[in-house]
Amino acid sequence: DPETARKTLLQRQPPDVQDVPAAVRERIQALFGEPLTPAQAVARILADVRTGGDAALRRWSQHLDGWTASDFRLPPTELQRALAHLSSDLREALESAAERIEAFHRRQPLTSWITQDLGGTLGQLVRPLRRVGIYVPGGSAPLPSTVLMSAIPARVAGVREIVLVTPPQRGSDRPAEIILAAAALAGVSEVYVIGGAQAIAALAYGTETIPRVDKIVGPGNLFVTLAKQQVFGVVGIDGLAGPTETVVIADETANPEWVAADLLAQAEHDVLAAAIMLTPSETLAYQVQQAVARQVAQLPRKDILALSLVGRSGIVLTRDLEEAIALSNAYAPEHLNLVVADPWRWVEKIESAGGIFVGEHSYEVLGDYAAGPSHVMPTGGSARFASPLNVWDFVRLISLVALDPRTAAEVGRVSAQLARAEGLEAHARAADLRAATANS
Ligand code: HSO
Ligand code: ZN
Repeated sequence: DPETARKTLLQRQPPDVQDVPAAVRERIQALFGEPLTPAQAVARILADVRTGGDAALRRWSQHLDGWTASDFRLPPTELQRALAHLSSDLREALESAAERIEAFHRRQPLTSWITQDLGGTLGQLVRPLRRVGIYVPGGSAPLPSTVLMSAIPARVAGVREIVLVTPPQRGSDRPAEIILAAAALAGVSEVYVIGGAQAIAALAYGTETIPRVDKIVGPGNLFVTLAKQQVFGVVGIDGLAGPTETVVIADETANPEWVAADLLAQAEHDVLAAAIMLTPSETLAYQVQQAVARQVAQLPRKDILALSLVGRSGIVLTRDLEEAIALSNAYAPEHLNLVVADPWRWVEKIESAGGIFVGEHSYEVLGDYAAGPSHVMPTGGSARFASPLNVWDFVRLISLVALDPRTAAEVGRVSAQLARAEGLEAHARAADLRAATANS
């Protein structure tokens, strides 16, 4: 029933008020000896690293990741070494993905402009950020694609210092080799083997060995996301990544096996991942349901799929495609797949989505790896106001004001008048002084 579906779909909560799983609550209790909320636990870690620097960072890494490093920094030669040791097939795949990602981002216009039409010279200068931090999660599968999808837009934007932080792989003191190889290819300049909220603190405040960055980007777990939220203002952040989401809008022309495969690809990420199909076709709904059940039996990540497929995922039968589009616009999904006859007809009706995948040949997995756009896209309904990670995330504008004397005099009169209306006499006089000189 679309009404219930609508309500369920739109129930998503921001990270700081989400229901906290029991396991997380117990872990916090064990670590801190009191029942803190995740946000409170994160605040403590941040404050501790802020004042305690490397020593605090080491303590939390040991405590949370069981990681007892003498040095967090991975020697830069390790990156090239990892790349050199990669199998040639894998290396070629990474390189060809990297090429397409770079080519796409090179097309995003980043141009300063200047006009002489407003009385003198006015304009905007585009300047790349000096130093950015990229967080790459450890998790159940290391994702080298996320390294490419975050670092390449930064490099294309002109960022010189691209710092990657990632936790050690479970049972090891290093990240996965393929993460390092991807970092080498993407042009990462430094790697620190740290994770969690403590890594975000180190990037935001700096420590004795880790100089602070200007902006932190990239997805992470609940703790990383809350940490980014709390350090915002001290540094820039790209957004608050939640669990990944896909909406497939399909009609009776869709291939049910393919749609099922696409839903499962999304659902295998994480128990909280959302894989949703909206369709007016009862036949397709039934066929996809059957196909999902059949295909899931042959997949390795069954334990995750078993939970994600019943959690935030599902099939919604809509009255027609218009209703499906309206529902999707309200949900503002990270990914929207249009698997309908004449998909272009619907593209202009899409108001909110991280990315639109048009037609059955442009399925989301291509976008995850190598189509071109960054796969770091707005989740949790934030596509209402946010964009996929892109070169604009890695620059800022400087406004340029160089008025000619005649325009300055005119603007000066307006300014003095407004200043007096604001009760700011010193402002008004700064303008009056110039007017007096101009008249004498
Ligand atoms: N679908 C994920 C990205 C990803 N998939 C990385 C595979 N590797 C979130 O957009
Ligand atoms: Zn994916």
